[in-house]
Amino acid sequence: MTTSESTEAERRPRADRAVGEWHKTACSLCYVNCGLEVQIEGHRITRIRGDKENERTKGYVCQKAQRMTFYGDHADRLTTPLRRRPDGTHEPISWEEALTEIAARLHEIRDADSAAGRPGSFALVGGGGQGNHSEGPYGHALMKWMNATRFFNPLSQEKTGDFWVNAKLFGGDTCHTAEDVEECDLLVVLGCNPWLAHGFNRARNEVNSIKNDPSRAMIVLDPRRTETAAVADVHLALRPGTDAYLLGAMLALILERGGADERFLAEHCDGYEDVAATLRKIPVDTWIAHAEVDRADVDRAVDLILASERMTVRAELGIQQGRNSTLNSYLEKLLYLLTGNFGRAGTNALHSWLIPLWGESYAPERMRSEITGFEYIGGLLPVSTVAEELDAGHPNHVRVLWVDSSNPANTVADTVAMEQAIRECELSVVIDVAYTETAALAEYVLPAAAQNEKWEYTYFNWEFPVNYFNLRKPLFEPLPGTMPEGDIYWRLFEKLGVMPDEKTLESLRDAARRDRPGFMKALGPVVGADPDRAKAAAVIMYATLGQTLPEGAATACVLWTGCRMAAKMMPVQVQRALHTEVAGPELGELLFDHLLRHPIGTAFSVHEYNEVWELVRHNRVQLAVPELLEWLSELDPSSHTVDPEYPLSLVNGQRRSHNANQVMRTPAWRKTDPDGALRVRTDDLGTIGAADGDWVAVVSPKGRVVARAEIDDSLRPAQVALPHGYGIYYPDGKGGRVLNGPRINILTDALDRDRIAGTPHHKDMPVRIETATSEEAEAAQRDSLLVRAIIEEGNERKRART
Ligand SMILES: Nc1nc2c(c(=O)[nH]1)N[C@H]1C(S)=C(S)[C@@H](COP(=O)(O)OP(=O)(O)OC[C@H]3O[C@@H](n4cnc5c(=O)[nH]c(N)nc54)[C@H](O)[C@@H]3O)O[C@H]1N2
Ligand SMILES: Nc1nc2c(c(=O)[nH]1)N[C@H]1C(S)=C(S)[C@@H](COP(=O)(O)OP(=O)(O)OC[C@H]3O[C@@H](n4cnc5c(=O)[nH]c(N)nc54)[C@H](O)[C@@H]3O)O[C@H]1N2
Ligand code: SF4
Ligand SMILES: [Mo]
Repeated sequence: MTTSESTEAERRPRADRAVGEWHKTACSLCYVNCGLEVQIEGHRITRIRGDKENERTKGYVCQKAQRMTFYGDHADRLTTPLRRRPDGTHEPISWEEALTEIAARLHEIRDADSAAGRPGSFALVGGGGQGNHSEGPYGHALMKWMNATRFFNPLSQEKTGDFWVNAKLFGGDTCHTAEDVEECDLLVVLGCNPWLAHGFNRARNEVNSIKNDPSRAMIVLDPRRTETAAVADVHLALRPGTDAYLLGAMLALILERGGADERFLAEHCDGYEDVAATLRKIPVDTWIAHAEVDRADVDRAVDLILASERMTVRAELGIQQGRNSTLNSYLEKLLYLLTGNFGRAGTNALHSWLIPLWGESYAPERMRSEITGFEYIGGLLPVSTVAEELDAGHPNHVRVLWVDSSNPANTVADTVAMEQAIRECELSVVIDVAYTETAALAEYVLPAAAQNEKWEYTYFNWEFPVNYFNLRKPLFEPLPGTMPEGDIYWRLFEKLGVMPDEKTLESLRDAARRDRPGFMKALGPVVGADPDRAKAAAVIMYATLGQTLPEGAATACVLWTGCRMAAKMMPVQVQRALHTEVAGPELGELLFDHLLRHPIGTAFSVHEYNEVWELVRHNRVQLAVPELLEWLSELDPSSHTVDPEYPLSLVNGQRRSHNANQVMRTPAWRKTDPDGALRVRTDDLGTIGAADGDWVAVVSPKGRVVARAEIDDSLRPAQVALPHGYGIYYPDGKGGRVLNGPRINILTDALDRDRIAGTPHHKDMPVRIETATSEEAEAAQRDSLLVRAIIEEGNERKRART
């Protein structure tokens, strides 16, 4: 490992190094949550390495985690509640004032909702980014107390189309699929770049191992010759937005060449004939031509698929945030289902859950938003519709915007509309660790303890046949002035008058100290007596059972219910994971104790492959989805035209070496790409007479952003790319703020989105480029110099310590 932190430690005398104790934790910069070991000094992480003892990630660590210390240690950390002044700036206030005022306002609005007989006019945005999921149930408790259902999070601009398809095929929004890359002989990569974005365990090692093993192969569908595509056996560099055509054609060819797994289909699936009938009508050559790839390459890809015994398909944003998003997800799944690559080693499968990351809203008639008409999927409405839900033009519009661990002002489509909605709603509250672009606009801002200052976990437990959980212990004390979310919501519910009195709470704690089943019995009447308390059950558990857990692991109380449920729903698999024969409710208790004792990378379920069918909620896979077969039949290459005003396709939010959603605020953490450059081909840049390093403007029908041009000839002709994770206004050290990189969602049209899931088409946005005006270039250059100064200062601080 080559971080500058570790270089510093390497240079110290060995005796001193021996003093450093390694603490186990997990990375929170992407949803793989790799096991890490870190050394700390004061409130800083000084050394980081992959945890070799971690059964799941086996010591793997990527370039991003190496500078993870900057996550909690930067100039934008919040350490006091803030209230917006009339002029829009913020003033510090006490927790007491903040929570009292917020509680009063919530009561007022809730009463007004009831008096008007309208649905709760409260919206929750968030519920955990890449790392902090433990606070989810408490935010939900508040939403329920506000009699509201409108919940939005990042998943509802990427994965809800996938969930919708899963529900149709397998029987539930939480029937989520896993891929077994490690064991596959063929990896099919659809619209993702594991080399940079990861997304599965030890991604770079796996990509290298496939490259170096002649018995394994890889097919990549990506317009760009990505780092992953460059080592693939077949790279289909399709025209952006044509995945449905190309996948449809490939499926048709697979059937034509006898590649359907008739035995698997007969044994496990219904509806194959309907699917086959639609696929057989596909004009294969026309659709391949529309995707602008060679028929010979497609044939080679199909050869590989037919020859494979263990194919796994890995898909992400290129298809999910691309045109025909939900249809793409369907075709992706048909690729492995029709060929019988499901539920075996090296193929795709469903996985278990300890607690599902999203809800279940699959029903014959899904609930819909009365404002936009979109369905709830996984308990979520499309986050691209938040501003529409807030629009005061509708009588039942949202009045309270509650944001917890998300930065929608930067990450939701149409920044201008989103910012206006935050500014103008009746009440806006942000809970975050940092003064984000969303916080900067909110009426109240509440400072949370960072993920490494509290017990934490994620529900990114997406593996089969062995599934793991990571409960993370704090590395540090909370920064003074901050609190873990559980404490914030506990105090808020006190102010709301919902919490039982201290005597009752203490008697519940006593019960919990004696035994947890007894606690459950005692809790029943306390929450059963009052519907408001029932809504706040998670917070009451935090304040009671939580306070009795070892080492301050209060927030783990939520897992207790998950463990009991897991033991009930999949006893055999939990027994296998724990190597025990204990059964019944005691198994749940055992699992909970086991997680508390073995926090990082603990297996909680072990399936046999054929038990995958216990996770499929329909008895058999229901292959025919009429809405999607109809959509497929309606596809028409001639309708896919290019607007001459906006001739380029923008990847609006590319994953690169040094971006990590909105988790890292200080530019100091970036080792590469300080400005968040616009990547563009030499010939495309040449059309505007600009050169590498120039400031250029990217223009969409919605807006205009300025970025530094950087030549990248791995892009497809007429394709350009801006990075995800920038657009952050960071303190410049002189009392002002500097804009680090493009605010890409200024360009996004929130209405250009998937018809079912509402996912914006971020990966194929029509734009043009122009030379920047001299004022634009000057402002950008000023910011760029300030950003570089911050990076240099960070590097100097490190050098000074060595
Ligand atoms: N370094 C880094 N890693 C991350 C993150 C990060 O911020 N930084 N974020 C994490 C998160 S939240 C997520 S969701 C994942 C996302 O991970 P990925 O989906 O892998 O990342 P992206 O770069 O957004 O997009 C993937 C690819 O889609 C391609 N693409 C563009 N248009 C099309 C198209 O029309 N069809 C096809 N087939 N492909 C197309 C792009 O060229 C790009 O290579 O990454 C995670 N990992
Ligand atoms: N144009 C475009 N837009 C995109 C994408 C794209 O590719 N293109 N990608 C989309 C995708 S896939 C995703 S996942 C989203 C991500 O969008 P967001 O969810 O908005 O981004 P995150 O980085 O996950 O946000 C995490 C927030 O949580 C805060 N935080 C960190 N730790 C804690 C904590 O312990 N407690 C609290 N309360 N807060 C904490 C961080 O400071 C940050 O503000 O962006 C989406 N938006
Ligand atoms: S792959 Fe993801 S979780 Fe693993 S070290 Fe890199 S950023 Fe962290
Ligand atoms: Mo994401």
